[in-house]
Amino acid sequence: RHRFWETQPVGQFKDLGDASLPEGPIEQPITLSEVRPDPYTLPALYEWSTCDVDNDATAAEVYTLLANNYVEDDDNMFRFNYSKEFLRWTLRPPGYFKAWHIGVRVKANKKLVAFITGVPARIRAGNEVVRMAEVNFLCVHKKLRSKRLAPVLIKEVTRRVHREDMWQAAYTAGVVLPTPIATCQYWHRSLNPKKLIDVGFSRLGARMTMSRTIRLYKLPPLPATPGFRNMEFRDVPAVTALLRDYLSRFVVAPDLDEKDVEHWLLPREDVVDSFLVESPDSHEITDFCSFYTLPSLILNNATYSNLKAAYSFYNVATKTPLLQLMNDALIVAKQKDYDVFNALDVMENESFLKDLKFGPGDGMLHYYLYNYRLKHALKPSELGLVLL
Ligand code: MYA
Ligand code: JJ1
Repeated sequence: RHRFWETQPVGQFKDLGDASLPEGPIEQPITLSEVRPDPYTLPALYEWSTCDVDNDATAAEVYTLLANNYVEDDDNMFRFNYSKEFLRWTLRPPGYFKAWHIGVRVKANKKLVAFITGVPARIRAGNEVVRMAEVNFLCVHKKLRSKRLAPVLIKEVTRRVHREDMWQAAYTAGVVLPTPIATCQYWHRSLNPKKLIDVGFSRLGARMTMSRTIRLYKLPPLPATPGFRNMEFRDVPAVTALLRDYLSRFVVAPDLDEKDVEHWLLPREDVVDSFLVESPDSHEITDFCSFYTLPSLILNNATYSNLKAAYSFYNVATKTPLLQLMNDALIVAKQKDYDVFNALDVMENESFLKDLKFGPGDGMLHYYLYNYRLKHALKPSELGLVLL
C-alpha cells in the first residue's frame, strides 16, 4: 500500500503494538565513506538546485512555489502562505546546512518546481537526546504531482543528512503515513469572527447572530498579567532555563540551548512573537508564551485574499495560571490584528482550549520520526515539540 514508505526505516503498520521491538534506531549508521556521494537521479528534464534563501531572488522563487503549491485544507479553500522572512528564519537556525535546502528546477528554463528542506536539531526521545534533521516544505508543483517525485526528494534529503553524519529525522504531515508517533488536532480561536465567517473559515453557530458572535469572542484591550512584556535579548538565559525545565516533562521534545532560544524565540516582526512575565517585585521571569505568524491565502473570496493566523508555539506557566497567560497571548494577538489564533492539543494546551473558546478544526497533524522507533504512540499531551 505504501510502495515507497515500506522500503524506509520507519515504524511500519504491521509492527504496531509489537512491544518486543526495541526503542531506538531502526537501522545502524553506515560509515560516511559508504554514503552515496552523488545525488539521486531525477527525470531527464529536471536538475537539482541548492537554494540559498539569503539571496532575495531565490527566496522569492521559493516563496512563490510554496504560495502556489504548498499545503491546503481539505476543501482547498486556504493555502499556507509562509513569508520570505519566515522562511529565512526557519531555514537558518544555529548550525544549519545550505545543502539541506533542496530545489528541483526545469533544466530548460530553470523554473523551480519542487522543494524539500532539512534543518538540524537535537530532539530528546525518552532519555536519549538524538541529533536529527527536521524535514519540512516538501512540495511538488501541482502540474507534476503523482509522478513519484516526492520519494526522490525524500531520498535526496536523506542522503544529504547522512553526509553530515545524522541518521534520524522528525517531520509532520497532514496525511497518514507509516507510522505516526502522535496524532494531534488543530484548534482555532476566532479573533475576527466576522471575517472568518465571510471567508468560510468558520460558520455562524446554531441560534447565533453575527452581533452575538462578535460579542462572544470579544477580548479586553490589554493583557491582564502585571509584568507581562515582550521577550528581549537579555532574557535569553532565563527563558532557556524555564523552557528546558518545562520541556523535560514530555516524552519527545527539543533539547534547546541558549543559542537555539535566541534564534527560535527572540521576537522577529511578523515571524515570531514571545512574551514573558517578569515578577514586578523580584524581577524573576516566571512565565513565557509565544506564537509564530503563518498567514494563509484565501483561495476564492472577492473581498479578502489573506488570513492572518497566529500559531501557538512554546508556553510555560510557573506562577501565572496557564489559562490567564494564554488569554493574554490572545489579547496581544488581537491587538496585532491577527484574525485567528491556532493551537495544537500538544503539551498542556488541552487545559485552556475549551475555556478560552477555541473550537476543534477539521485538520489533523501527524508527527513522525525517521529511523527511530518508540515503543508506544504518544498522546498529544506527551509531545513537547512544535514544528513550523
Ligand atoms: S508535510 C507537507 C507536504 N506538502 C504538501 O502537502 C504540499 C502539497 N502537496 C505536494 O506538494 C505533493 O502532494 C507532495 C507529494 C510533495 C506532498 N510526506 O511524488 P508522489 C508519499 C511524506 O507521486 P505527490 C512536509 O513537508 C506518498 O505516501 N511522504 O506524490 C514534511 C507516496 O509514498 P507511498 C508523502 O503528491 C515532509 C509518495 O509520496 C507525503 O506528487 C516529510 C507519492 O509520491 C508527505 N507529506 O507529491 C517528508 N505526501 O507510495 C519525509 C505524499 O509509500 C521526510 N507522500 O505511500 C523523511 C525524513 C528524511 C530525512 C531522513 C534523515 C536521516
Ligand atoms: O485551518 C484548518 N481548518 C479550518 C478551516 C476549514 C475550512 C474548510 N475546510 C477550520 N475552521 C473551523 C474554525 C472554527 C472557529 C470557531 C470555533 C470552531 C472552529 O477548521 C485546518 C486545521 O484545522 N488546516 C488545515 O487543514 C491545513 C493543513 C493542516 C495539515 C498541515 C500539514 C503540515 C505540513 C508540515 O509542516
